[in-house]
Amino acid sequence: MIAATRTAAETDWLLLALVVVSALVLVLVFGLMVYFGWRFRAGNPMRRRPLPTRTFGLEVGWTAATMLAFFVLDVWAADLYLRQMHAPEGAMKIAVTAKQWMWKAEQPNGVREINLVHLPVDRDIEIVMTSEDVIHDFSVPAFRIKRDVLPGRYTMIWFHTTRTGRFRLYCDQYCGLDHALMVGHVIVMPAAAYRDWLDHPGGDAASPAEGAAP
Ligand SMILES: [Cu+2]
Repeated sequence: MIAATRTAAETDWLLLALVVVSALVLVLVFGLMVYFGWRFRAGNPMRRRPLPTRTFGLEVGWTAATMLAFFVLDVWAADLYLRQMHAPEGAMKIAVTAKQWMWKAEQPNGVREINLVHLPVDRDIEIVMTSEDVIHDFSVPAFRIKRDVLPGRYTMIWFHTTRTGRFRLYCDQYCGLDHALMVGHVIVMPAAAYRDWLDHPGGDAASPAEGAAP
């Protein structure tokens, strides 16, 4: 899947690390189970006694090693999550208002769109969100971001765009009859094209046809 922000790239690395560490533990545990099952099978002449009694070091070592591995991943994940809550200085602010069943976005210069969000590439973007009615959720899978949008309060999420393109925007919180139609697009453009678009947003912005497009 396309990764269009730095958050997305890091989230993918985190997921890969989780899968790899989990797979290693899985292979080790099940590998040893199968190996010992075969080695100590009935009828195989093995020296089975005396049973070892001092296994403390082995047990502590094995437990601590796996705990440490997962703890490192845990700290990494928590850090990644928390960093998304604090936008860097100078991030470009986009105001997003959710309502049943559409996304309304406002650019820093006041240009408004419906079910579309135009953004420049290679910039820190802060999305400040609120809802006019029920709880919605602003989700752009290509950015690996997802944040609840609540009535009566503001929530935010930020990211750094790294690639141009047209990415799907979803409402990820069931919010009523037409929840499934509460979709849109985030359009990431080269900086110059974005500035041009800001000056002449009429073209593809906020037209009903665009809003209706899947
Ligand atoms: Cu919604």
